[in-house]
Amino acid sequence: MDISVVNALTYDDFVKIFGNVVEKCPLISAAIWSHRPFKDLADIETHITEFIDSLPDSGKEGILRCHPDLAGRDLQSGTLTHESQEEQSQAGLTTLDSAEILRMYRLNSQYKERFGFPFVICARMNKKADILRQLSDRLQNERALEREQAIEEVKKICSLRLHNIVLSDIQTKL
Ligand code: 2AL
Repeated sequence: MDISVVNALTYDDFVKIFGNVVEKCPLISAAIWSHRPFKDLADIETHITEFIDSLPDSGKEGILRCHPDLAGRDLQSGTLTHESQEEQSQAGLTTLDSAEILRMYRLNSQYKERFGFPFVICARMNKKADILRQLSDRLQNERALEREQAIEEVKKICSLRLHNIVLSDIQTKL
């Protein structure tokens, strides 16, 4: 996909295609639309990163709260977004046994109790054992550090989703 194709998209089509590069946060795509024309994919990513970084802590936590739990209720009930379903599946979270599901559920609950937002990690870059280990480790963090770490994971997820869109045929998404 050429960047000129992206720059030629209508606002509605742009948000339709890029609206979920940050999970359930189409506002971010709507906001960066103001920066068209984009130089390249990296330019889009930079604008998204700058937008996220410019948010107050409450906005960053809002972004985190838009993420589904890993191996949580949405996965069990089939209500994940298409992107999240693929990511959780690649990390091996769709084939957990009942003991692993319970462990994940307990750690996710402790984490949310402590921080007030869900644990977020780039599932595509981690396998289930790493996810469980990092969930357990990051539970020990201070809130401010943890918020920043989680937001860095959101940026990684976003970057991979952007690349996926560019690799795929944009026409099939319209
Ligand atoms: C997710 C998700 O939906 N995809 C991903 O990579 N991580 N969720 C999460 N809570 O970390």
